[in-house]
Amino acid sequence: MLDAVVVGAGFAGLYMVHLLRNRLGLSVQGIEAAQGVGGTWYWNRYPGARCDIESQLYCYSFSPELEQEWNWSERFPAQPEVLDYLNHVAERFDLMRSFTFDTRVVGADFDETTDTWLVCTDGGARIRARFFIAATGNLSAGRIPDFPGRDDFRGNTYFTGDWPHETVDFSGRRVALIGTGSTGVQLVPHVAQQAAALTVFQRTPAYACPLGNRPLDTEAMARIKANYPAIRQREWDFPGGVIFDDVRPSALAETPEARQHFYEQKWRAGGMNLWLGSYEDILVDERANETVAEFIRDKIRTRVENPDTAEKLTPRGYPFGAKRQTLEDGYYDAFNQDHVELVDVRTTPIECITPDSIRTADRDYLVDDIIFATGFDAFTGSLYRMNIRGRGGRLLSDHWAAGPRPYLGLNTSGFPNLFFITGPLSPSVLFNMPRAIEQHCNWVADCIAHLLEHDYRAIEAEPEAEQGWVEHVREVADATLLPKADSWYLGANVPGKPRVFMVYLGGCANYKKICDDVTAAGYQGFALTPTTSPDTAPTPG
Ligand code: NA7
Repeated sequence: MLDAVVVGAGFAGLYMVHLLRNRLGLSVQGIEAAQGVGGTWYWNRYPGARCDIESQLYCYSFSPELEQEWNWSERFPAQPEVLDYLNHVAERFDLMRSFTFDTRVVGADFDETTDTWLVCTDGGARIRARFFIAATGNLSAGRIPDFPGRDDFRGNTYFTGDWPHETVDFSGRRVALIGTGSTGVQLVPHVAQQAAALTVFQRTPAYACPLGNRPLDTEAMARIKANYPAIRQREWDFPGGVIFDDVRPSALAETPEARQHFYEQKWRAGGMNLWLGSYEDILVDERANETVAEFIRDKIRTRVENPDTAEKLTPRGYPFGAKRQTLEDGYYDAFNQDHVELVDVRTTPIECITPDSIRTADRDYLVDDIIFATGFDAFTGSLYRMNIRGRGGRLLSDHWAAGPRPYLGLNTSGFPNLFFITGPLSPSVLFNMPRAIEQHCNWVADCIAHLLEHDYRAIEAEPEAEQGWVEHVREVADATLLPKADSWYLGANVPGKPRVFMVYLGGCANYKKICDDVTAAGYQGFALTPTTSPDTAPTPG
């Protein structure tokens, strides 16, 4: 029997295996569906795929040596560079040998007689382990909507979250692209450059802001390296762990002129500056939000030459930032080219896909290729497809039928010794992911070390603590504008999914403190089962 099974070889799985095997000396088996490490960065290799958090933030902080030896080449790293980085990390910490690749977990059952997990893979392996850790990522279960006739299409189809490894050449082809979230917005200029015709099918226009990418030269990288300790400290001063200069409290407290000037400055600064680094009240006050929303709408009108297209691209009816901020580099300019067309599927919905076209309410668009940039079954999709069963054989998806409910996002009642890394109801995607991952993995490793040291065989969230956390997450979210858009944060992009805000918005430092306080109070809200008396009921932590 193993100490732990870790599923996933992205940022989370790699670091989790490193901690458990290299630091705690435990026996660990990593399982990964892809043929290599990388997680999100393995699968999302579409042209233009790029991280939109600054490279010096979007990396591990646990090893000062790693920080010093790795050089980032751009402010925002492109997918191949992030993947290289993760391969480097895997080799540097000798992690590859702990993983089985090209293998999916198809079942995980908690055995109440032994307090162990039996993990089954599509390769037929059955692995028994004390701890089962889902480092499966928040955006790894891809979702292509069930358009009628989709399978009848005779041309090529692509899903951005499972992009081919070989180069795809769109030269001379008529391409359809469905979806204008972060992915579609990144992809459009690249496909437009090659394709003979590009038709973009948009459901909700994005509030896309300039990315502001630039190369990092040797001097810039040297400055970053010299400052890493200060950068790491400062990250915790910002709710999302991303550093900004000059964040102001209220858009409404300033004159329209001062506000316009400030927005302009933030627009030019690029990245998430307008979203998370301008005025604090734009994400809690609708009137404040409208000031920045209108600023962005103006920018779109200036960038896009055709007034009809500009109007279609202009977002309305939901607050700026309530959906994940999209960052662009040439997106709006692409629509100034004659061979790029925009179809608003809210006014002319896609009715079906025929063997050679996409049919909307008013016409057929003849195409050779279709790209689906239609997003993910976020947070829970990757967990549910593992068929996790806890006490009494209860499926995780049944326990969470009304929405996910893990205590602190880390563990859920009835599923002892199962940990989620950046699971639902934790800060996850609204906290710089590598830092969110490190914080969770550190907490889980400390917890496992504590259980082993003090002879506990199981840990499990108490139902009351779980319920309290569900309510707290909801209250915090409801005090903001974020639940006011149909976003994947809420599960709104998946028909039938319960509408629950799945991200904890209390800020990363607060959240870390809550987790640390729980630990300091002897794992308050968790029940711990002593090893010595197997028949003893769990004791409150
Ligand atoms: P997103 O942000 O979920 O975007 C998916 C896009 O696909 C979005 O524009 C959707 O419109 C659109 N979509 C989804 N279903 C349909 C249907 N049925 N018809 C038309 N259009 C549809 O996923 P991304 O991959 O772009 O980004 C995911 C995250 O990766 C991103 O936020 C970053 O964190 C990195 P909708 O907005 O739902 O109306």
